[in-house]
Amino acid sequence: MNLAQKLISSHLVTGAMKPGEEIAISIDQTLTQDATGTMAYLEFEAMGIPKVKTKLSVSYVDHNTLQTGFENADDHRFLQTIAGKRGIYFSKPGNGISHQVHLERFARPGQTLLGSDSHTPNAGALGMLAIGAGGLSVATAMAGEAFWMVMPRILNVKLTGELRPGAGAKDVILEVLRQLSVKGGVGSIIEYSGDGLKRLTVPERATITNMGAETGATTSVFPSDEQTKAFLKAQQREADWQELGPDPDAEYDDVMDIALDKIEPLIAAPSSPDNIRTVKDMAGTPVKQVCIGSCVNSSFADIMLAAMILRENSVHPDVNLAISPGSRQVLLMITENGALADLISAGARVLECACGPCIGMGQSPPTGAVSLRTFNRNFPGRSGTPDDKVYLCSPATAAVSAIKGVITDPREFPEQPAIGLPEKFMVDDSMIIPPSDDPEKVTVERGPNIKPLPVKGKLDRSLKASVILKVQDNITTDDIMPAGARILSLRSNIPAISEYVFSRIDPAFPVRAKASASGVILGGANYGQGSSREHAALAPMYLGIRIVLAKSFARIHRDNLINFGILPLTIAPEVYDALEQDSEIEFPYIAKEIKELSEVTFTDIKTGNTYTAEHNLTPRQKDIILAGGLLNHIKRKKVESSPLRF
Ligand code: MIC
Ligand code: SF4
Repeated sequence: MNLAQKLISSHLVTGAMKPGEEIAISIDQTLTQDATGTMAYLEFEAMGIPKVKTKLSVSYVDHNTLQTGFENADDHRFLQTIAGKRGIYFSKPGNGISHQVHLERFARPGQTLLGSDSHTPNAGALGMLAIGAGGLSVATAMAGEAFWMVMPRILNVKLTGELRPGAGAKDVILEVLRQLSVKGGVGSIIEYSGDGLKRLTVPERATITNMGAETGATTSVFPSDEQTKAFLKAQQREADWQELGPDPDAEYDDVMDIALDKIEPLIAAPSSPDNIRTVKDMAGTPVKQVCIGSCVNSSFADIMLAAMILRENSVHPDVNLAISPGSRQVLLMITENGALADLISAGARVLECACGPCIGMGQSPPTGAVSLRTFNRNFPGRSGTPDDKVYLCSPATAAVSAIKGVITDPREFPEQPAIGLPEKFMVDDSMIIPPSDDPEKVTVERGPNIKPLPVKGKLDRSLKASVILKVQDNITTDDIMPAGARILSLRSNIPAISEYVFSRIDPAFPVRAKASASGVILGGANYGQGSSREHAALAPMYLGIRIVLAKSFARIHRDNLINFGILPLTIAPEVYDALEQDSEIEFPYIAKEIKELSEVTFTDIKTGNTYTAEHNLTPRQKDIILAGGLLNHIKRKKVESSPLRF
């Protein structure tokens, strides 16, 4: 077996490990972050389980730490108190980005992790099966239920040789993205192997597994080897180590070879993570902003590398440089060794240990200006500036360019600093609050921003609906449900946040959707790529969207649609072309066809043309759609004597 198969088979509850078949796996650990966590815990609460049934569950606060109004502060209180009551560890705001802190303190080789954030695969760097999912799927895992997914194909990426000076782990994953695009990993787990692994440290591996999410892959994983042991030892967690890797004769569904010594500094140009160029080609482009941080590049080594490049240099007068260390551990260590002073002297602005600019929480770039970021996503407008020009690159490229004021190849910098793993990380878990010993005494605090979860009824036998919006390929969940300071504070309030659905593409969408009794969204290929935010399904559901017709779907978003009772239907390109915004369509036998067939038929009322669309639902997903969503389905299961109290 390969490593992915070993991790799956040791957690397999239902199904056979054949690509394309539905399987269920048991979940050892869960993580949530504040922007998806409030809903996840409201959903968990609705299941009536007193205490989580996982080995470990952690609730992080990292996305919205601005507290520009009471809403955000209320969310933090809710998250801390419900964590205390339900057996969950709580990582306080300021302690760091969920993925960075989880890697440092909790991730364990051989275990499974389900997180309500699409970059959960970051922990795959430690030899664990770490998957991103919607909040409701994570809530269900906390209730002790298995996680369902389609058995992925296993893609083996063989890394050979050694990175040359100036090239880093970020350039490796940008090369993978160049080859796979933002769709190429859909339905796959990427498993890394090869002699190139020997010199790749765990934080470097995490950069690679983190941004594997941008290929659409279910997750990415590295073996647990001597590098893993060294990292865990330096984190004072050597006891968590076990050796894990593929069998010598392991087979894979697909193979890709990457020679590390051929990798040169790369950059993702606006506005997609797969729009890859060489830094050399883009060199000379004037830059107004540089941001170093986000869960993909904010480790101790990443920030140290930037500090060493900036030491005795100055940030260019035209550039604003913002640095967000990934965790308090990183911040403490660069404070102690003086690197923070180097950054400050060079002219860097030091931000909190949080997602910050990556999710549009401040630092929106000026109009028309190039912003160079070490982040993982540059979807249009995500920075908060409409028509932004965000480029994604390594910390080395970012730091050198901040000095020069133009995009600069890091190999032009005279010295190429090499930062290895420190022998010992500074460990201080005082901002991680363990669950209460006396949960009865904990009162869950709910401010006025925390509104109950909306639910919908079961699927009608037939359905008349109108196409509320027609959109292109690669629509992201940032397009559907934007983030940023104003909107993110409404993540616990579905009626209020639903007013912003598609607001960047078509601000009248919510009004039209509400006016029509049943709405359809018409999408292109890879609909719903990017984030795991279930708000991109929940808020449209609240507005009356019943169906999404698209050429194809991104995995997490499709699951979220099903979880909230919105039917994802796949259509052929000709059908996409034939339908328009405002088309009125009728599905005469929708419930029966879902139950009995793999396709549904519908008619365009104006033209009288009839079409088919594939639903490809598994038997379990059929039940969920017919029930009107996962919560209704769980409720029904309870009636049929499931142990869940709901
Ligand atoms: C993102 O990077 O897009 C986010 C914000 O972390 C999301 C989660 C969210 O929308 O809350 C993700 O990646 O899943
Ligand atoms: Fe936070 Fe950005 Fe990472 Fe998402 S991608 S978890 S917003 S740092």
